[in-house]
Amino acid sequence: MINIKEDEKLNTLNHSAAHLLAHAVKHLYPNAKFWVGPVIEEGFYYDIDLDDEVITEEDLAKITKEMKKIVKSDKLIKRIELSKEEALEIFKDDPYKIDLIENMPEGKIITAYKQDDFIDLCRGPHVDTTKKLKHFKLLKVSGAYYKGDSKNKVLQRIYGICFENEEDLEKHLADLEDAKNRDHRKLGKELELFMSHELVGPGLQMWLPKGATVRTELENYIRTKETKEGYNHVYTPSLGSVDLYKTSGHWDHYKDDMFPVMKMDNEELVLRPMNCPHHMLVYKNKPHSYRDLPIRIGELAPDFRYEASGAVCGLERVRQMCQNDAHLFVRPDQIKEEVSSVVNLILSVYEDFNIKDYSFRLSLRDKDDKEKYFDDDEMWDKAETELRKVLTDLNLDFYEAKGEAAFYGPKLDVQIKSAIGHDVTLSTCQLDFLLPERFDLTYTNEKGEKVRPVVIHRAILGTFDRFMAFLIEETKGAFPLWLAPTQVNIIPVNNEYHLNYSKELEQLLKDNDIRVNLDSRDEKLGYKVRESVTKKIPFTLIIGDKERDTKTISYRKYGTEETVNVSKEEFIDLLNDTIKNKN
Ligand code: TSB
Ligand code: ZN
Repeated sequence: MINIKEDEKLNTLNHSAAHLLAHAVKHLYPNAKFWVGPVIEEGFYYDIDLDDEVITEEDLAKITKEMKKIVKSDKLIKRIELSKEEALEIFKDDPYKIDLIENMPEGKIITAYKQDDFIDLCRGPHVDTTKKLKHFKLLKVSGAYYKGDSKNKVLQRIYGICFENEEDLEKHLADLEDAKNRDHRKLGKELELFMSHELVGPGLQMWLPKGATVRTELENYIRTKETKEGYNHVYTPSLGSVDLYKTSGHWDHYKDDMFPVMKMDNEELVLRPMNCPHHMLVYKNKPHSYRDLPIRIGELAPDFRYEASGAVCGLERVRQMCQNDAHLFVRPDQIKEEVSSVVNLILSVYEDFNIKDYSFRLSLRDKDDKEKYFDDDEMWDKAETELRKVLTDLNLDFYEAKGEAAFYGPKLDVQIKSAIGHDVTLSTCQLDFLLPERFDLTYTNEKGEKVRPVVIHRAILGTFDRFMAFLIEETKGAFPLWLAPTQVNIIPVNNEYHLNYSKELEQLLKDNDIRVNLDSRDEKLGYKVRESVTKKIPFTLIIGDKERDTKTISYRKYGTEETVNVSKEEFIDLLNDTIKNKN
């Protein structure tokens, strides 16, 4: 979706539309006071103080009408330069504007924009007449605390959007509707993939049978793929002692993201937020020689993080997650090859899922944040320089972000955009010189000396939770055949005449490891076919006289209207090929 804020023309247009909104509100609510009206990625908003009055969705129609009137009357939009004193005089009845003016540097020229009887402080630029603001739409209204502080008064925030022409506006509104329909929380409910319950708590999702089926496929897929790449998988506990996390450094740098300590007799345990400490100890379980490296320890491991209740979001951001995790223990001379193999694994997985819209982010530390990051400039410079060099050598197109590293090292993150516009990390590959030190890890080099390995942390699917959220939004819930909870739905035209043959087909498909459903309910054929489509089942079989008499199958593929008649063998081959190729 287009980023309004970053598009110069649209930015100006939306900024002017925010003034138009305030102008109309002032006409309808003369006592209204205005705070700020910025342009955002999605359009514009204005925060308005109406005392006790609350604006409803219905009022938006009234405001829209008034805005249209101002547009039609073609008011010139004029820029005015003011001294601080003049500005304070003009806005003397508006405490919010006075607040803004008083916070402006002394001696600076203040600009305001005037259209007819309405004037507002603004840096600009703006369009030159209200006539150019014809193609706008008010989207919604919500409450917003003054200055974002929950101790302050609630203002009314009205959101809107403005385009140059009607087609662009219509297209954008259609895109917004599409995004709403793709939202994994909506689809997850409709397709019965996962659920939550207030008795369980925020950020704690339960995977329903259909969602669990998809997840099992994902788990098998990635485990098999990793095994082929030389990974060895382990199982380690979700609990660990506080001392384990003091050793790793999580206690000093990650405690705020962890659930509090469980005290039992004289023991102190925590739920783990990451699996690295356990895996460090797995490595340490026996001595290693330079010839054994790299050692790749993988685990599909549950982790727990105290995400703020306002930040949790469906399966995208949860408090209990399952990572597709691995830690690679490598010699310094193997860093490049191993990071490269991780990047290739990511690319290969993305190809299997047809993921195309993503960007690589090199996540670096914030030097000044001594609380979040382990304090060792030399180590950080080395790790960041090394990772940047590997990415450059790999010809990877990436951007850099300060303050996004892990506390133990820099990361290569793969960023995607969710349906509702969240920028989230899916895959990650991280370079770490710290944990080998903290756990005193060693291997014996060619000269027989004990030296430190380097650790690469990586998660390809990220977590199954976030990956599932992404997959639902990418596919709009119409999973490819290999992942679909129900792959084939059999509908007999008439139970009396076609049920026996349908049952025969059901057994045949089951024998071929196909997830099949036989819909033998006493419902109308049309109703059952429509439901099969609503559930986004890849193949719907309609079995009547012809199919029974010729021992064939007629199928309808999801997303197509045509019915195809084939032999049973051809159909099984089609399914097997499609599954194998992950089409
Ligand atoms: C890769 N120690 C490393 C690991 O070895 C680690 O934990 N990295 S992480 O903190 O970046 O998390 C790995 C992945 O988990 C992220 O890339 C992201 O895809 C996913 N993730 C992180 N937090 C959440 C969350 N709250 N809900 C769902 N998924 C999450
Ligand atoms: Zn890790």
